[in-house]
Amino acid sequence: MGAMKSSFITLIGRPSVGKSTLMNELCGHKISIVAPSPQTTRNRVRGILTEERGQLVFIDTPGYHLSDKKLNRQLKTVSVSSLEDADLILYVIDSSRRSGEEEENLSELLAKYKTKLIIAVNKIDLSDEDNDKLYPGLEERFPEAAIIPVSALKAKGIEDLKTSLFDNSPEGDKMYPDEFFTDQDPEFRASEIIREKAINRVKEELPHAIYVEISDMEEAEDGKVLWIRAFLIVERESQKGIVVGKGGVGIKAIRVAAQKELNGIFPYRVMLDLRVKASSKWRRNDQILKKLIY
Ligand SMILES: Nc1nc2c(ncn2[C@@H]2O[C@H](COP(=O)(O)OP(=O)(O)OP(=O)(O)O)[C@@H](O)[C@H]2O)c(=O)[nH]1
Ligand SMILES: [Mg+2]
Repeated sequence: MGAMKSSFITLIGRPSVGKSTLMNELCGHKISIVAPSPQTTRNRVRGILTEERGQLVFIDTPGYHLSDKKLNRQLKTVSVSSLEDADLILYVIDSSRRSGEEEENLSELLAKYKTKLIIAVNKIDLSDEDNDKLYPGLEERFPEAAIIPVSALKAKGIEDLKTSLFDNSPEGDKMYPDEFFTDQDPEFRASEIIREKAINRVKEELPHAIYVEISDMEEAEDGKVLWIRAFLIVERESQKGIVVGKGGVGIKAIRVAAQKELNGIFPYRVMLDLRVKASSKWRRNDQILKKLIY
């Protein structure tokens, strides 16, 4: 056995390429939330993989998206500012979608970090087209980088990717105890799981218009029960109905799905009290954005 490896690895890529799915698969736990709509991840989310070879600390980031909207600009800042300090950068590409301006722009940015880049070409389960055609010049542009085809969804190529990540990591001691697989606080985790269930339910109508506010988390019945009271916040009064659904079926489905997942995470029986509220134009409100995106 060689010396222990230890590194911080930032995942970066366009929206919806599968960064969060890949981080979860690498860590063997559901850590970061996933949805088919872009802008799912809004913060840096840490996932930790510990094994005999050492410890990899992943930082999942929001999708790299070129847009002038305030929320998008802030999300991009979160992603780009996670590059400098990383030991390695895991650049995730979607093999089922053609390259374009956004990818070009990101590739140019990443050229600066080419010595610490590893490229995962994801969703190989979907594409029958030759990746050379979709991403011409990838190898020429990044001759020093390992390029590894994977499917995060079908767990293909993950071991090869792990090996490459460990091989390229510096030697060092573990930064977290062995049993840690994330460092998110309970409130953030709860709010993310609720948001995931909500956006997956209303992904066509309001994929980006929702945020979650936890108003209270409280133990009851001698520590057996955890009450979580939360608000799903939309941008307009008229959007509340979309979330609530006919006779409340929508909000109930979100509550039941979130409660089930939260029960598997917290060492309590979780009781979730979920309500819907409107807060106009929150995506343009600096104070709210500051609280949500950091
Ligand atoms: N077929 C296929 N789908 C995948 C794969 N990896 C991820 N997906 C799907 O792609 C969608 C987006 O996945 P996410 O993991 O949320 O993508 P992301 O890059 O984190 O997205 P943002 O956080 O919004 O930037 C989801 O519907 C995933 O199920 C894969 O290997 N194959
Ligand atoms: Mg994500």
